[in-house]
Amino acid sequence: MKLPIEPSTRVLVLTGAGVSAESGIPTFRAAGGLWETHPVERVASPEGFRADPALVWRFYSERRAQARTCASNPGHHALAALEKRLGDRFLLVTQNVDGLHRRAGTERLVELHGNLFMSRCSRCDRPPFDDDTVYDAGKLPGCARCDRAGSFALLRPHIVWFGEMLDASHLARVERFMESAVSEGKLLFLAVGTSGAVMPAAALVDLARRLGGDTWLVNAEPADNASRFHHFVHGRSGEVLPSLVSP
Ligand code: BV8
Repeated sequence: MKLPIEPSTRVLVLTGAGVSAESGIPTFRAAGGLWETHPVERVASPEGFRADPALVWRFYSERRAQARTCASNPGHHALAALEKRLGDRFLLVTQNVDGLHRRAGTERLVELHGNLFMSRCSRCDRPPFDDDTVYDAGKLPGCARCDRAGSFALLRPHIVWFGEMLDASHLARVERFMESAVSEGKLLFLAVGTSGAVMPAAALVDLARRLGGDTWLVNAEPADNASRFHHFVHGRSGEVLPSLVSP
């Protein structure tokens, strides 16, 4: 089976942990997934960070150490090849924070939930910066700029935690792409490897349908929001994507 991509088709792809799972990165909600051993409210929320920043830094340092050993997989490469073929008729919005799409060569990319390999100051307005440091357990990294100004402020992972707003410019870029797609041609919305459990990413399919787009879901199991898609392709992303998106 192939996606129906015509010369006027614009493709918006939404990826979730099921794409990275093919690279060996644990998903969130599967049995034995990340949230099973690390309750989300304790390690992926501002409250959790305030209550126990050392636990949160240990959680993200563990994920940095793990993600660094993983390579992109055929699913990532298939999407990077689709971008090469479509150019500005392609946009990939990911919920994943592991940086594997970028490593696979994807450039037209929106990292909706942040990036594991970036940190920022929890207080000053220093821009987020590349940081792949795996901090020792109990180590609490401080902001160098605040330190120079004579006060200690914790660094935090550049991740969107639960209860935090997403970067409005990211959502605006995705909506602009969808709206221009329908005004200039046809929109095809493809979601891959996501349970559809997290808002506002999970609502993108509804916007795509409201705009008249054709919506596809590729997932290893029926996801929470599978019924909201016109087409459901049951399978593993690394196996399905290469043929699904091929010319
Ligand atoms: C916000 C960073 C304003 C952390 C993440 C409306 C209704 C209800 C709730 C809300 C709402 N609006 C806001 C909320 C609250 C909340 C939310 O959605 N809660 C849900 C859980 C009820 N949303 C927020 O807080 C967002 N902020 O909206 O601000 C606001 C705030 C409060 C109240 C109102 C408004 C911020 C959300 C961002 C949270 N941060 N990540 C980190 O990564 O450490 S989300 C986290 O979940 C990850 O980013 C992850 O990507 C994301 C989604 O999970 P999935 O990627 O889908 O992964 P999952 O494991 O769930 O599923 C994997 C799927 O793959 C499965 O279906 C599986 O079958 C499949 N699969 C597995 N292997 C394969 C495969 N498929 C194919 N091939 C395979 N090999």
